[in-house]
Amino acid sequence: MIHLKHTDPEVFQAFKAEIRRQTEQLEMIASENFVSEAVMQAEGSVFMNKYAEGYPGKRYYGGCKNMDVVERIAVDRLNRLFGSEYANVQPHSGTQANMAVYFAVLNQGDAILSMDLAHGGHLSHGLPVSFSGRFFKITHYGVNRETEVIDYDQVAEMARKHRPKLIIAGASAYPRILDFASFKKIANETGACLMVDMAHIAGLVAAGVHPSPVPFADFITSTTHKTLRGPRGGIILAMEKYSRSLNSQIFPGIQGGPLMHVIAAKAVAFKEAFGDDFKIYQQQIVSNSKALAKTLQDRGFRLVSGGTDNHLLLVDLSDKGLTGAEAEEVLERSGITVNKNTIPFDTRSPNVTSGIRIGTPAVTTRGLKEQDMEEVGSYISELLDQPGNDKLTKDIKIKIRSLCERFPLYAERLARYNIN
Ligand code: DSN
Repeated sequence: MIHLKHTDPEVFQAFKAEIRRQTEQLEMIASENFVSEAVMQAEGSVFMNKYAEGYPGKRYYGGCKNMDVVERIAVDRLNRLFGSEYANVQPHSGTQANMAVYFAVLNQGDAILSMDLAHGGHLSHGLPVSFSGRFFKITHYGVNRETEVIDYDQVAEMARKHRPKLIIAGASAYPRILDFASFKKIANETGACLMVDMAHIAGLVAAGVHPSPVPFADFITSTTHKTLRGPRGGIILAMEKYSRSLNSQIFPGIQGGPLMHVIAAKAVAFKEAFGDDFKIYQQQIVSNSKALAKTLQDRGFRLVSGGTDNHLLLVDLSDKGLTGAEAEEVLERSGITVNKNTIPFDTRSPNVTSGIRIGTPAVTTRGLKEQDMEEVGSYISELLDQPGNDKLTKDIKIKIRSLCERFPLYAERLARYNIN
C-alpha cells in the first residue's frame, strides 16, 4: 500500500484504523464476512480500468477480450456451483439484482407478496420508501405469533386473496430453513412467479447445508459477500427462458458498465466455493450458530423461534430491560460487533428495536469453533446482564482482543503495514 500511503495519507490512516478494527474486534454481523487474499487481489486489479458494456462476445467497447474471458468464467462457475441454467454476474448489488427481476416480470403497479421487513424481510422487497414499494403494490406475509416461523397457510391465504404476480421468498433476519417447495406450490396454485432472494444463505446453499431453491424458483437473486464469502456485489440465477429479458433489464435497463474488477473477484470466490474446505466451513457456520444459541439460551436469553438452523440468531431483549440499540452499543464497547434488529411483532422502532441479530459467518472464517462460541456467548450474556459495569466491559474487551489474537486475520497484511 506504499502508493496509497504516499499519495493520500488521510485515506491510508482510515484504512489502517479499519484493518485494526477488523482484526481486533469480533465481527458478528450476520451479513458480513472476510474474503480471501485472492479475492481482494482480483478486485484491486487492472480489471477496474475497463468499460465493458454489453455481454461477452457482444460489447459496446473495443479491447474487451480479457473481460470476456473473466465474465464467461464467472458465469460458468456460478451455473456449475448452483446447478442453474442461466446466470448473470453483472448486478452491482442484491438490490440491483432484485430490481432487474421485478422489471423483467412486472409492470408498474403489479402486485408482489413478500416477507414483512419487521418479521425479517428486506428493504428491496417492498419497503414504502424503497423503489420496490413505490413502483409496485406490496402485501406482506410474516411469521406466526406463537411459533415465530413462516406460516405457509397464511402465505397461501394471502396469495389467493391478493393474486400477486410475484411471490418473494427470502429474508435478512430469519433463523430457520426456508421451505421453497411450499412457496412453489403456492405460486403454482395462484399463478404467480416465484423469486427467491438467497442473499443471506447463498454459501449454505452452495455447500448443501441449506436446501437449494434452484429446482423451485423462476428467479434467484443473491449478494455475493455474505455466507458466499465473495466481493460485495449481486447475481441472478434463472431458468434459461428468462435469459434475454434479464440480460437486457440489467444492461441497458438499470445499469451501465459492469464492474469488471468485481466480476473477476466473484469468479475467484465461486472457484473457492467448490472446495471441500468450503463445505466444511459452511457446516461449521451452522454448528457455531447452534453452539452460540445454546449458550445464550442456557443463560436465560430468549431466541426468536427458539433457536437457529442457519448462520444467525435473533435475541429478544424485551425482558432484559435493554433495547437492541443499547445492546449493540454495550457489545461494541468490548469489541463485539452486532446489529440491533426488530423482532417479530416488535413494539419499538427500527432505530431502537427489542432485539439484536448475531451471525457466525465472519468468526467462522477466522477459525472459531463451538467451544469458542461458548466463550463468546458467555461474554455476550455477562455484558448484556450488566450493561453499566465498566470494569466488566474493560475486562471482556481484553479477553476479546486476546481471542482475536488466537485467530489472526490477514496476519500477513498486518505485519506488512507495520500496524502493531
Ligand atoms: N443489509 C443486509 C443485511 O444486513 O442483512 C441485507 O442486504
